[in-house]
Amino acid sequence: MQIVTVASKAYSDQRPGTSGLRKSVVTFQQEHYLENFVQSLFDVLDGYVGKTLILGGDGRFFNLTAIQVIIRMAVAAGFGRIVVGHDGLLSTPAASHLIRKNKAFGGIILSASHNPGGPDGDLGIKFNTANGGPAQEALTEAIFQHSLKIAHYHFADIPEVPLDCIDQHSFGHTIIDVVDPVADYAQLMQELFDFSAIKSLIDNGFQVCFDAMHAITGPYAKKILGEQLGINQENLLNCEPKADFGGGHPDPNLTYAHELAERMLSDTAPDFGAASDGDGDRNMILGRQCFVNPSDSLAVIAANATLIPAYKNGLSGVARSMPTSAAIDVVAKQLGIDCYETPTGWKFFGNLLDANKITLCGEESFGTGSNHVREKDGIWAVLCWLNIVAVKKQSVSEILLAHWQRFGKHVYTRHDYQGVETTSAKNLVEHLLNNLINLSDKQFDNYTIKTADEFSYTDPIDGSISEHQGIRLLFKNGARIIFRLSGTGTSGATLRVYIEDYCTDSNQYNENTQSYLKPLIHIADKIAGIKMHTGMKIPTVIT
Ligand code: VG1
Ligand code: CO
Repeated sequence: MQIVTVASKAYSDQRPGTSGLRKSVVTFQQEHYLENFVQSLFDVLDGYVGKTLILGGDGRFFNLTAIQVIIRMAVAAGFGRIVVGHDGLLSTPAASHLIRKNKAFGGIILSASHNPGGPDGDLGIKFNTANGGPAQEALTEAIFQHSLKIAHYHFADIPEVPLDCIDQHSFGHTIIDVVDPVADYAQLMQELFDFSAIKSLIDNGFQVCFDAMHAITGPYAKKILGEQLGINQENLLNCEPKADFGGGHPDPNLTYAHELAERMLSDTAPDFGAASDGDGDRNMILGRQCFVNPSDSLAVIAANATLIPAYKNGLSGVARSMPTSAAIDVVAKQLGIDCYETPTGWKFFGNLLDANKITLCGEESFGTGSNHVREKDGIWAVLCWLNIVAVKKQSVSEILLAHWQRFGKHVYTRHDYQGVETTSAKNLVEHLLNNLINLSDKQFDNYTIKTADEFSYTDPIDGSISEHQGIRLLFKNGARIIFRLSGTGTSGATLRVYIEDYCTDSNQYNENTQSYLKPLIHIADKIAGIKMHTGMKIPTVIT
C-alpha cells in the first residue's frame, strides 16, 4: 500500500460554525477542498495512530464520495480501525453512541443537518471527540488556523471500499468495519426506555405518525418504531433516505414538515406525531391538533423524567441554550436542581454532561438530549414522549396543559429572516450593540428593560470563554427578546429573533402565540430596526 502526498493550496473560508464546517456542495467540490479540511484536522490532532475512527453521514448528495476520500486519508494517517455505517449512513446521535461504545478516538460526521441537500444543496463535516460530542471551539479554531496554511495532504492508494454490504476489510495496518448503522443505537434505546409499556400503548390503538423527511431517521424509525414498537408502516412517512431529501428541506417544523403538520392538525389526526431532521438529531413533537414548542418539550421531559427507566433516580441538573425559553428553569427550580444557560450549539453541553452536572439539555431549535450520548437526539425525544404518555395515560395536549397549570407558560416564538445581505445584517447587530447602553430601564408599552447585554459564556468546567453569543433584552417581568445571527447558513446571513413572555393566567394559555407576543414583536422591530435593515416586512420562517 502506497501513501501518496499531494501538493495543495489553502482556502481561507474553512472556519467551522455552530455545528462543523457547512458549505454548499459546489464549494466542497472545489479541488482539494475536502482533503484540506480533513488533513488540517489530522494534523492538529494527536495520538490517533492505531486508534478507532467512526465515520458516517446523513446520506445526502456527496456523502459517499466524501466518505471514500476520508477513508483513504484516515488509512494514510494511521488509524487502526475505521468503523463506517452501511451505505455510509449514520445518524448524528448514532455516531455519537458508536464513538462512546467503541471507545473510539473520535468520529467524522458528514451532514448539513436541516439544510437542503442535492447537487445544489449543502454539505457539512464535523469532528466529534472521544466523549462522542462535537469538537469544542479551541479545537475547531486550531483546525481553521491550520487550514489557512496547509500545503499538502496524504492519502493511501487503495481501491474504493464497498460500503453496500456489512463486511470487514483490511489495508496495511488499518481494519475497516462496515457496520449496521441502526443495531447498536436501537439496543441503547431499549436500555433507556420501557419498550413494553410503549408497545402496549400502541397495541391498544394509540396512533403514532412519524415523518423521517426522506432523511437519515428512516431506517431507525422502521426498526425501532415499526418493528420493535409495532407502529404501522403506513404511519411511518418518507422513511427512505434520499440524496436530495426528495427535494425538501429536512427541518422538522410546521413549515417544512407540512405533510405531517397537515395530518396532525386535521380532524382525523392520529394521537401523536413526530418528525426528525436531515441527520436525526432534531425532533418535532405534535399531539392531535397540538404543537409542542421545543422549549416546552424539554421542560415537560424534565418534569416527568422519573417516569422513564433511564432517569428514574432523577436528574443531576439540566441545561438550555441561551435563546431557549426559561420553561426548563422553572421546572429545575421546583425540582431543586441546577439549570445552566449555555451558548447556542450542542458542543457547549459536552463538559457539563461529562462532569455529570446535567442529565438533560436542549435547545429551542427542536433539539433535546441527555447523557446517553453527546448529541441531541431526535428518536430519543420521540421515545421520551411516548414513554411519558404510556405511563401517564394522558394525551399530549392534556400533559402540556397540566404542565402549564403547574409551572406557568412561557409563550415563545422564533422569527427567522433568511437570506439577508451580510452587510445589512452586520449593520443591524452593530447598531444594536452601540445602542445597548441606552436601553437599561427604558420602558416600551408595558415592558421595562432590566438588562440589555451581549451574552458571553464562561464554561464552568474548563473556564474557557465564548464571547458574542447573542444580544439579550431582558425585561423586568421575565419577558425576553434575543437577537443573533445564524452560524449554520451557507449564503448571506440569517437573523434569528427569539421572543418570549411568561404567562400565568390559564385563561390565556390557548391564545394564539403570535397575537399574544404582538407587543414584544413590535418592540423587537422598534429597537433593532429589523424591517429597515433587512428590507423584509415579515420573517421568512416562524417557529
Ligand atoms: C442552529 C440552531 C442551533 C443548533 C444548530 C445545529 O444554529 O439555532 O440551536 O445547535 O443549528 O443544529 P444557528 O447558528 O444556525 O442558529 V443541527 O440539527 O444543524 O446539527
Ligand atoms: Co441536525
